[in-house]
Amino acid sequence: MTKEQFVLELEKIGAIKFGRFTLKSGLTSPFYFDLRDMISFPYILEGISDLLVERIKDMEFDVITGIPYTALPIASLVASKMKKPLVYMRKEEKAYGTGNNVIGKFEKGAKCLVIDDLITTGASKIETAEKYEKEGIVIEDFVVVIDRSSNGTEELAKDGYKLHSLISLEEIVQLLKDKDLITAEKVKEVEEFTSSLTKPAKKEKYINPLIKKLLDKMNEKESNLVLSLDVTTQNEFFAMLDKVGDEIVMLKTHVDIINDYDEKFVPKLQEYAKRQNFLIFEDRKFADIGNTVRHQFRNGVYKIADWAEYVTVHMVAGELILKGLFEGIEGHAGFVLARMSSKGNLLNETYTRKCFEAAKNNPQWVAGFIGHGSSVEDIRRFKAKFPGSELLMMPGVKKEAGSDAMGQQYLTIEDAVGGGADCIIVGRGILQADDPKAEAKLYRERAWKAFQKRINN
Ligand code: S5P
Repeated sequence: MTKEQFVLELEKIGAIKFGRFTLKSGLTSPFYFDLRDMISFPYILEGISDLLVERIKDMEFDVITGIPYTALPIASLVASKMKKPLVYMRKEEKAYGTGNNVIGKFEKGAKCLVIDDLITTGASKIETAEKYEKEGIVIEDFVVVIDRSSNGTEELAKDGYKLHSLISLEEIVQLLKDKDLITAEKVKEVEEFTSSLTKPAKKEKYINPLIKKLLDKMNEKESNLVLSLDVTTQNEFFAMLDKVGDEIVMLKTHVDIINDYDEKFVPKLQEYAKRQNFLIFEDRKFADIGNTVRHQFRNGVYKIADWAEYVTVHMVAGELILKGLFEGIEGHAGFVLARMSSKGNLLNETYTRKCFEAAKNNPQWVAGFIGHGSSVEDIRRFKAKFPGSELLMMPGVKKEAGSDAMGQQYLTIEDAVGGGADCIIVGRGILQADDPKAEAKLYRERAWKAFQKRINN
């Protein structure tokens, strides 16, 4: 089968569609390729695998993979024809950091060729490569059947990957035009759409005022230290603040663990915040439906919205939780828990990505993400996927890496900040020190130095 025959067969089975389609990126495209059904047409599958074999026969690699679902059956046929081993990644990946996500046999360091049906922006290819790299597989080359991107080659090259494609969008349009299978009007629409992709409109980057407020306070106080004041009496609480309040940019509370909470607590806290110049963040970890969290935030004993500008939010109930919390009240924003520091937590990469999407859709209500990571590199990659200018707030930080008996895992100050944490959240590292005041100063200085080093690099 020639490339031209392949395209005409795709057209016949309805895999090439013209109309109005909303892409993953939110853009409306005048065309759409859906190659999923191809597997039910043996002659097409056979044809495309032969074309792919021809394209890659001189390339060097140890194993082959295809990105599920569409490309996996194609890749298995190609692997079989080339007598190369096939591996593939679970689509429903296990929780973050548990490993063993690749099915099939391979040696650590094996070079893997990745086959996919399409490339649109390249973002998902880079994500795939990172997942394989975490499992000890080296990725350098991607082969796609159809390149419908405007700058996929350049995008992949930025991260050091090479793109090889069989057929370009232009070739398809030209062929369909030659065969009178597409109107001149459609051709024009496709051309307009692709050229609009190459020149993305420059948009002013939106920065949530609560992000700006925290950044300004950090610069003013030369501190990116958030104290997690997890004590259970007001005496301990304010005695600790007397010692360390001047060192911190923000105070994180768990107001519901204070045994003798009364109506004097909040005014006193506000007076400290003003005098010692820190912001207030209640780590309430809201997780319920919108209507319930609205009450939990604004009513009840603690009336959190009256005194905490920042709160933590789980995305497990869906992004409308943000509306429930913040709609109609000014001056508040959430830190979305995109990853947790505790061992065995159930937040996986798919969940994390959903958190990013939620933030992207609601930038007016999100100041940042709570996150953690297994290494500096891992944190860097995690942060690179933030959709906007959200801050990375990182708990599970101590002078030395380690863990506690109840699942908490600690990174060092330098690894946390070096990888991308904008603020470190420290509890017991300071609270349990012999001299909390001196310790808070030390944490502040080290974290601030690491922060300056990172942003000036
Ligand atoms: O993933 C998380 C998210 C949070 S907000 N892991 C965490 O440890 N936290 C909070 O950070 C936790 O509730 C606690 O208040 C603080 C860490 O305290 P430390 O004593 O372990 O430093």
